[in-house]
Amino acid sequence: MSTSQETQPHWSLKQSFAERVESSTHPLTSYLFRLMEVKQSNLCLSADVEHARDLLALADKVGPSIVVLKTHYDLITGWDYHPHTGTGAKLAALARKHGFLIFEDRKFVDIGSTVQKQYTAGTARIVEWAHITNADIHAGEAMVSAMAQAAQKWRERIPYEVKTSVSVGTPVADQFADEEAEDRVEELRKVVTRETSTTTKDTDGRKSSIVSITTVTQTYEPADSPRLVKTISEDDEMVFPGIEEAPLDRGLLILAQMSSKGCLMDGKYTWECVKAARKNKGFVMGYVAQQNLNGITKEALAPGYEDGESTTEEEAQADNFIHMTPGCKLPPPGEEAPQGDGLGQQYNTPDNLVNIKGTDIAIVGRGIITAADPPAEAERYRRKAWKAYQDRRERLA
Ligand code: BMP
Repeated sequence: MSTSQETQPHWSLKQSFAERVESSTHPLTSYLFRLMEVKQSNLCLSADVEHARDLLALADKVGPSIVVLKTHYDLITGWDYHPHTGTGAKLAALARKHGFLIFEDRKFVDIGSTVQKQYTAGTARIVEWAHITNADIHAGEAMVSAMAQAAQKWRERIPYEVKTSVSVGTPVADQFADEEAEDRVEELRKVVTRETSTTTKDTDGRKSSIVSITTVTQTYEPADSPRLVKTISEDDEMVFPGIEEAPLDRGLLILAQMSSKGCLMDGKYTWECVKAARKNKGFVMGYVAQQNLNGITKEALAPGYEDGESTTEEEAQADNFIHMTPGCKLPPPGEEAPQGDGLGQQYNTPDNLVNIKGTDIAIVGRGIITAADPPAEAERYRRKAWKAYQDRRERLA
């Protein structure tokens, strides 16, 4: 696919990540660019391991080399959904300790109302632990604004933490701020009631029917640090020293192109992704794509496509989206190109993706995970991807 950038590279391809901080339109993108400079890393680990304990161990070991950790929570056995002590909360603690962002590769695609709930509610409550998620926008641009709305609504609630206290008395329903809080309190009430029942049985030795006299009250108190979950254990309080903690803003990557063979996402679809990104800059950080799309035109992506509306040259010039690219692997020793996985995955080297195709962050999964020494291999990928970024700047200077 030819791009307008082949003749005239977009300014964002020439600038350093540090220089791109200023013109970022999303606080999390600015933060990520700064983090990349601090850690000299443009590497994302795709942590597709079997069990939650493997995920946490891997994140802890590879954390120093990466700036983003990508998850598929739904392929992990033993994922603990507890909002404060579960896998998401533990990952968030590791992200603070090592300085990386969490990207849940959920590829949302549905009507706006459904994606809002899938993103913020249900068992996984993705918005609570994942700084970044992504969307396949085949359902239309409206789902992007719906997700932005849901993230904003969630964000507005954060300055106040829910403190739960338990005392003796009779519970009164209107003490609860909302339905969701009530559900959580109901859960807690059951636990406390069970404990009361056990105690009563133990002391009088009879089978008894217990009338609960437990009251659970909730108050909202201002949170004094930018995080959701305060404490899991002492070890979880460690914070990466090179930069402040990540902002609480949430960001979206639009899935504009895929690495898989025979992918049906054509130029028209990718062009619609570019338009959706330009329309939703407050929430969209960038793309999951196989090439750089900043400044790209309709003619370059979908010549002759009559979409009825277009973006302006000015809007295209202002693009400063971040590009993350999966399908990345180094060739085995003695070979020039990496082989596919036999299941449709196609691989490119970090140099081809970051230097030649102009993407920013290389996403690597099995290339690291299946290595004999994953932390050492992650370091090798970090060095290669960073060199590819430096080579790009030198080439286009
Ligand atoms: P691996 O490096 O092991 O092939 O893993 C690639 C990861 O990136 C997988 O989690 C996959 O779901 C994801 N991915 C991809 O491979 N290609 C895409 O176009 C988009 C993806 O999210």
